[in-house]
Amino acid sequence: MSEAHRAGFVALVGRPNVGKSTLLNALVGQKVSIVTPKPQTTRHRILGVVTGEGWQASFLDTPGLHGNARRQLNRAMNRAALGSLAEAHVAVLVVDGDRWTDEDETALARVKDSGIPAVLVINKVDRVRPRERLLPVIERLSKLHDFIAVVPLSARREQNLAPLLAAISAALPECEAIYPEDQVTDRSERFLAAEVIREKLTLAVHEELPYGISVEIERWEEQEDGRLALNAIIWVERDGQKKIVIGEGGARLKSVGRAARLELNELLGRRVHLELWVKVREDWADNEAALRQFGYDGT
Ligand SMILES: Nc1nc2c(ncn2[C@@H]2O[C@H](COP(=O)(O)OP(=O)(O)OP(=O)(O)O)[C@@H](O)[C@H]2O)c(=O)[nH]1
Ligand SMILES: [Mg+2]
Repeated sequence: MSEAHRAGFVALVGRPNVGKSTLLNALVGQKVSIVTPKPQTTRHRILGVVTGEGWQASFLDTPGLHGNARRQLNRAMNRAALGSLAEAHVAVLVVDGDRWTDEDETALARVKDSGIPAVLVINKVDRVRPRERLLPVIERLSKLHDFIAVVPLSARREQNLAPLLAAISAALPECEAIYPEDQVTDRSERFLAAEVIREKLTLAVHEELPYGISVEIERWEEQEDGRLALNAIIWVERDGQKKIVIGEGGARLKSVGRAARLELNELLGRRVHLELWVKVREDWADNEAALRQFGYDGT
């Protein structure tokens, strides 16, 4: 008799910047969620489906759980993370093997509260030097909760992902596949395009601009010659930020546009013509109507 098929939802949770989105992309085998070196990159719940022999895991990437969430945007982000945990059959708590903080403590508490089986991923082990330092870390973190598995890995180098998938698939409920085998996400190409632009912009502005950027696709038009014409608005919160985004003589905006276009050509499989506009909407990250317009509804 063959074993029953298993399927369900798996929430990837943890504090900002531990590598949840990098891990999601590595597991899915393609980019579904953007990655930057800055904390609080992911702002939504993002689905990434992995289908194996006899099982299907629907991963939910989530915004990093963070304290001091005073702005409406930050509250919506934390809500999205907690909502995903409430929906999931299995939790994956992602931590950085190099650093444990109060926000890790909070994320751990939320995983415990959820009461669902949890796997601990100790990520970025490529950075733990010398290697012997890793064993005591694993030992210490393993005691924090009754985890069903503890998996040290490197999401960036795609190392040691198989034991993670084995532990998760065994913990999923007996269920038929939820998504067709060829579906990897539930987010639209339009959403992905906006996210890729936000990623390139975040990479380009470094520390100069805090988190107040949002990208909205205003025009999406398939051209007769097979090209895709996109207009995107980059929303910032102040006039001064507009100058930073545009850069000297428009140089920064131009290079962001170029980087985004090259990646979108690949991801969308057609040639993209991209126009970027920068507009100010004062304090949009505290404005309920703007948050709704930009799609930050806590999911
Ligand atoms: N050295 C190393 N860096 C990693 C690894 N995984 C992720 N990173 C880096 O860590 C940074 C944050 O990665 P993300 O995947 O955006 O982290 P996240 O947890 O999704 O962050 P938020 O969306 O802000 O919550 C990026 O610079 C990644 O390249 C890893 O295995 N090793
Ligand atoms: Mg992320």
